Amino acid sequence: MKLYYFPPSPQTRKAHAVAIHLELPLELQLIDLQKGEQHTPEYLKLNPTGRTPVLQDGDFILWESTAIMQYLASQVSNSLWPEDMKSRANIVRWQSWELAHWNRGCQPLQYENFIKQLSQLGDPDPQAVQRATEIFHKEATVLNTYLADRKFLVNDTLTLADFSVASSLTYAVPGRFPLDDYPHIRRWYAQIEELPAWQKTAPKG
Ligand SMILES: N[C@@H](CCC(=O)N[C@@H](CS)C(=O)NCC(=O)O)C(=O)O
Repeated sequence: MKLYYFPPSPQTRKAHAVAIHLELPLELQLIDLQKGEQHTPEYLKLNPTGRTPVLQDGDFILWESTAIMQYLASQVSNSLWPEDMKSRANIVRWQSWELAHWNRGCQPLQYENFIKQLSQLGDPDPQAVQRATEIFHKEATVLNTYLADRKFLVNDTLTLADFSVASSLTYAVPGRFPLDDYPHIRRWYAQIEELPAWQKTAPKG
Protein backbone atom coordinates (compact mmCIF):
# COMPACT_ATOMS: atom_id res chain seq x y z
CA MET A 1 0.00 0.00 0.00
CA LYS A 2 1.12 3.51 -0.76
CA LEU A 3 0.26 6.67 1.16
CA TYR A 4 0.42 9.98 -0.68
CA TYR A 5 1.18 12.28 2.17
CA PHE A 6 2.31 15.68 3.39
CA PRO A 7 3.96 15.16 6.80
CA PRO A 8 3.02 18.57 8.35
CA SER A 9 -0.68 17.92 7.64
CA PRO A 10 -2.77 16.80 10.64
CA GLN A 11 -5.04 14.85 8.30
CA THR A 12 -2.04 12.97 6.96
CA ARG A 13 -0.70 12.47 10.46
CA LYS A 14 -3.65 10.50 11.80
CA ALA A 15 -3.61 8.04 8.88
CA HIS A 16 0.18 7.65 8.94
CA ALA A 17 0.20 7.20 12.74
CA VAL A 18 -2.35 4.37 12.50
CA ALA A 19 -0.17 2.55 9.96
CA ILE A 20 2.91 2.95 12.18
CA HIS A 21 1.04 1.92 15.34
CA LEU A 22 -0.21 -1.25 13.63
CA GLU A 23 3.19 -1.85 11.97
CA LEU A 24 1.61 -1.96 8.52
CA PRO A 25 4.18 -1.66 5.74
CA LEU A 26 3.49 1.47 3.76
CA GLU A 27 5.25 3.06 0.83
CA LEU A 28 5.29 6.84 1.25
CA GLN A 29 4.98 9.36 -1.56
CA LEU A 30 5.41 13.02 -0.65
CA ILE A 31 2.88 15.45 -2.07
CA ASP A 32 4.34 18.84 -1.30
CA LEU A 33 1.38 21.15 -0.69
CA GLN A 34 3.72 24.14 -0.51
CA LYS A 35 4.77 23.46 -4.10
CA GLY A 36 1.15 22.94 -5.20
CA GLU A 37 1.71 19.26 -6.05
CA GLN A 38 -1.89 18.50 -4.98
CA HIS A 39 -3.08 20.35 -8.09
CA THR A 40 -1.17 18.39 -10.75
CA PRO A 41 -3.33 16.48 -13.27
CA GLU A 42 -1.74 13.18 -12.15
CA TYR A 43 -2.61 13.79 -8.51
CA LEU A 44 -6.12 15.04 -9.29
CA LYS A 45 -6.75 11.70 -11.00
CA LEU A 46 -6.10 10.06 -7.62
CA ASN A 47 -7.98 12.64 -5.58
CA PRO A 48 -10.24 15.07 -7.46
CA THR A 49 -10.54 17.17 -4.28
CA GLY A 50 -6.81 18.00 -4.48
CA ARG A 51 -6.04 17.16 -0.87
CA THR A 52 -3.82 14.81 1.13
CA PRO A 53 -3.82 12.03 2.24
CA VAL A 54 -4.61 9.41 -0.41
CA LEU A 55 -4.13 5.66 -0.02
CA GLN A 56 -3.47 3.35 -2.96
CA ASP A 57 -3.85 -0.39 -2.57
CA GLY A 58 -3.33 -1.94 -6.00
CA ASP A 59 -6.16 -0.57 -8.16
CA PHE A 60 -8.06 0.70 -5.14
CA ILE A 61 -7.72 4.42 -4.48
CA LEU A 62 -9.07 5.95 -1.28
CA TRP A 63 -9.16 9.59 -0.15
CA GLU A 64 -10.51 11.12 3.08
CA SER A 65 -8.41 10.46 6.17
CA THR A 66 -11.17 8.78 8.18
CA ALA A 67 -11.89 6.24 5.44
CA ILE A 68 -8.15 5.60 5.08
CA MET A 69 -7.74 5.01 8.84
CA GLN A 70 -10.60 2.52 8.87
CA TYR A 71 -9.29 0.72 5.79
CA LEU A 72 -5.78 0.49 7.24
CA ALA A 73 -7.06 -0.72 10.61
CA SER A 74 -9.20 -3.35 8.86
CA GLN A 75 -6.08 -5.08 7.52
CA VAL A 76 -5.32 -6.80 10.82
CA SER A 77 -7.22 -7.65 13.98
CA ASN A 78 -6.59 -4.94 16.56
CA SER A 79 -8.15 -2.90 19.36
CA LEU A 80 -7.91 0.43 17.50
CA TRP A 81 -10.84 -0.70 15.35
CA PRO A 82 -12.61 -3.47 17.27
CA GLU A 83 -15.04 -5.81 15.57
CA ASP A 84 -18.25 -5.02 17.45
CA MET A 85 -20.80 -2.69 15.93
CA LYS A 86 -21.33 -0.43 18.91
CA SER A 87 -17.64 0.25 19.37
CA ARG A 88 -17.30 1.01 15.68
CA ALA A 89 -20.30 3.35 15.69
CA ASN A 90 -18.87 5.12 18.72
CA ILE A 91 -15.51 5.55 16.97
CA VAL A 92 -17.18 6.85 13.79
CA ARG A 93 -19.19 9.29 15.93
CA TRP A 94 -15.96 10.89 17.24
CA GLN A 95 -14.27 10.79 13.85
CA SER A 96 -17.31 12.55 12.34
CA TRP A 97 -17.36 15.12 15.15
CA GLU A 98 -13.67 15.82 14.66
CA LEU A 99 -14.02 16.65 10.96
CA ALA A 100 -17.38 18.43 11.21
CA HIS A 101 -16.98 20.44 14.42
CA TRP A 102 -13.71 20.14 16.36
CA ASN A 103 -11.58 20.88 13.32
CA ARG A 104 -13.69 23.99 12.55
CA GLY A 105 -12.32 25.56 15.71
CA CYS A 106 -8.80 24.13 15.60
CA GLN A 107 -7.94 24.55 11.92
CA PRO A 108 -8.53 28.35 11.69
CA LEU A 109 -6.60 28.92 14.94
CA GLN A 110 -3.72 26.91 13.52
CA TYR A 111 -3.87 28.91 10.29
CA GLU A 112 -4.32 32.39 11.78
CA ASN A 113 -1.91 32.07 14.71
CA PHE A 114 0.79 29.88 13.18
CA ILE A 115 0.69 29.06 9.45
CA LYS A 116 0.18 32.66 8.35
CA GLN A 117 3.25 33.80 10.25
CA LEU A 118 5.27 30.79 9.08
CA SER A 119 4.35 31.43 5.45
CA GLN A 120 4.67 35.22 5.76
CA LEU A 121 1.01 35.74 4.90
CA GLY A 122 0.47 38.57 7.36
CA ASP A 123 -0.97 39.00 10.83
CA PRO A 124 -3.83 36.93 12.26
CA ASP A 125 -7.28 38.25 11.31
CA PRO A 126 -8.84 39.15 14.69
CA GLN A 127 -12.38 38.37 13.49
CA ALA A 128 -11.37 34.95 12.19
CA VAL A 129 -9.54 34.25 15.46
CA GLN A 130 -12.58 35.31 17.49
CA ARG A 131 -14.97 33.13 15.44
CA ALA A 132 -12.64 30.13 15.71
CA THR A 133 -12.11 30.71 19.44
CA GLU A 134 -15.87 30.66 20.07
CA ILE A 135 -16.24 27.39 18.15
CA PHE A 136 -13.19 25.97 19.93
CA HIS A 137 -14.61 26.70 23.40
CA LYS A 138 -18.03 25.25 22.52
CA GLU A 139 -16.55 21.98 21.25
CA ALA A 140 -13.72 21.78 23.81
CA THR A 141 -16.32 21.95 26.58
CA VAL A 142 -18.05 18.88 25.11
CA LEU A 143 -14.78 16.96 24.77
CA ASN A 144 -13.46 17.96 28.18
CA THR A 145 -16.69 16.91 29.93
CA TYR A 146 -16.75 13.60 28.07
CA LEU A 147 -13.16 12.84 29.04
CA ALA A 148 -13.64 13.78 32.71
CA ASP A 149 -14.11 10.17 33.79
CA ARG A 150 -12.54 8.42 30.81
CA LYS A 151 -8.97 7.55 29.94
CA PHE A 152 -9.66 7.36 26.20
CA LEU A 153 -12.67 8.23 24.04
CA VAL A 154 -14.07 4.75 23.37
CA ASN A 155 -14.02 1.62 25.55
CA ASP A 156 -11.35 3.21 27.76
CA THR A 157 -8.69 2.01 25.37
CA LEU A 158 -6.82 3.64 22.50
CA THR A 159 -8.85 3.57 19.27
CA LEU A 160 -9.03 5.34 15.91
CA ALA A 161 -11.23 7.92 17.66
CA ASP A 162 -8.27 9.13 19.73
CA PHE A 163 -5.99 9.43 16.70
CA SER A 164 -8.67 11.42 14.85
CA VAL A 165 -9.53 13.85 17.62
CA ALA A 166 -5.87 14.26 18.62
CA SER A 167 -4.80 15.14 15.08
CA SER A 168 -6.55 18.52 15.33
CA LEU A 169 -4.34 19.35 18.34
CA THR A 170 -1.11 18.86 16.41
CA TYR A 171 -0.49 22.63 16.36
CA ALA A 172 -2.16 23.44 19.69
CA VAL A 173 0.97 25.14 21.08
CA PRO A 174 2.12 27.28 18.12
CA GLY A 175 -1.55 27.86 17.18
CA ARG A 176 -2.17 29.20 20.72
CA PHE A 177 -5.24 27.02 21.29
CA PRO A 178 -6.94 28.17 24.52
CA LEU A 179 -6.68 24.87 26.41
CA ASP A 180 -6.09 26.25 29.92
CA ASP A 181 -9.63 25.56 31.13
CA TYR A 182 -9.71 22.00 29.78
CA PRO A 183 -7.61 19.80 32.11
CA HIS A 184 -9.15 16.53 30.92
CA ILE A 185 -8.30 17.27 27.29
CA ARG A 186 -4.71 18.13 28.29
CA ARG A 187 -4.37 14.96 30.38
CA TRP A 188 -5.80 12.79 27.58
CA TYR A 189 -3.66 14.43 24.89
CA ALA A 190 -0.51 13.99 26.98
CA GLN A 191 -1.05 10.23 26.73
CA ILE A 192 -1.35 10.42 22.95
CA GLU A 193 1.88 12.38 22.80
CA GLU A 194 3.61 9.48 24.57
CA LEU A 195 2.80 7.09 21.73
CA PRO A 196 5.77 6.24 19.50
CA ALA A 197 3.49 6.47 16.43
CA TRP A 198 2.51 10.02 17.45
CA GLN A 199 6.11 11.02 18.07
CA LYS A 200 7.28 9.56 14.75
CA THR A 201 4.64 11.57 12.87
CA ALA A 202 5.20 14.88 14.69
CA PRO A 203 5.84 17.76 12.29
CA LYS A 204 9.55 18.52 12.04
CA GLY A 205 10.97 21.87 13.11
N1 LIG B 1 -11.52 15.89 4.88
C1 LIG B 1 -10.20 15.66 4.32
C2 LIG B 1 -9.39 16.93 4.53
C3 LIG B 1 -7.99 16.80 3.93
C4 LIG B 1 -7.29 18.14 3.96
O1 LIG B 1 -7.88 19.19 4.19
N2 LIG B 1 -5.98 18.10 3.69
C5 LIG B 1 -5.23 19.32 3.62
C6 LIG B 1 -3.96 19.21 4.44
S1 LIG B 1 -4.32 19.11 6.17
C7 LIG B 1 -4.82 19.56 2.16
O2 LIG B 1 -4.44 18.64 1.48
N3 LIG B 1 -4.90 20.82 1.70
C8 LIG B 1 -4.45 21.16 0.40
C9 LIG B 1 -5.34 22.14 -0.28
O3 LIG B 1 -6.47 22.37 0.21
O4 LIG B 1 -4.90 22.67 -1.32
C10 LIG B 1 -9.55 14.45 5.01
O5 LIG B 1 -9.90 14.21 6.17
O6 LIG B 1 -8.74 13.75 4.39
